Amino acid sequence: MSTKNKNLSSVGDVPSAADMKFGIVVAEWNEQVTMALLDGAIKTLLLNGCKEQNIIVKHVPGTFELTMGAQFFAEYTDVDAVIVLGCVIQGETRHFDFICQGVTQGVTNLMTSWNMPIAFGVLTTNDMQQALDRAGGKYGNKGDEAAATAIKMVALQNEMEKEDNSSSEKRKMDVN
Ligand code: DLZ
Repeated sequence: MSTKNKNLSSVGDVPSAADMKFGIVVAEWNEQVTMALLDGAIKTLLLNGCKEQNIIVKHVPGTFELTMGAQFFAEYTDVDAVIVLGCVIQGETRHFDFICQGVTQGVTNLMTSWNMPIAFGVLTTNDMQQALDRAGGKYGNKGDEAAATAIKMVALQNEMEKEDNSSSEKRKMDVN
């Protein structure tokens, strides 16, 4: 899987975010990159109709803390979805692997246990140039992609909640 054949800012058709509320958690590590991701995410939310007052931004020290930041949003706010933004750059030690594994697993567990979409706007690159290329550079902006994903997932959840047939006789019979 590579972003080289895909511009991260080409997000296709995105539903209206006019009635949606989002939390964004941004890592302070590699700030030059993560602030560019934040600019992209906010721009995409606004472009698709989200109201400025319905975007709440919080900062955490590093990508490893993104899961906890998202958990705070789930626990203490009424947002429809969270967008986590971070940038992990490969160093000489195995720290990279542990941070990437921790945040990926953490966010996946969190969204399924809270039934709340969390968009994964985390760059995991070999060097700073690869990160800049994906934070508003030649491959677009991962923040745009994450914001569009968050909107699409909230729209899907709203749609499926409206159609909710989970308590129908058929489902009960299938499950049992
Ligand atoms: C410690 C660390 C290192 C080495 N590299 C990064 C990085 O490339 N990107 C990032 O977001 N955070 C890094 N961190 C910090 C960890 O995410 C975390 O904040 C600390 O280990 C403290 O829990």
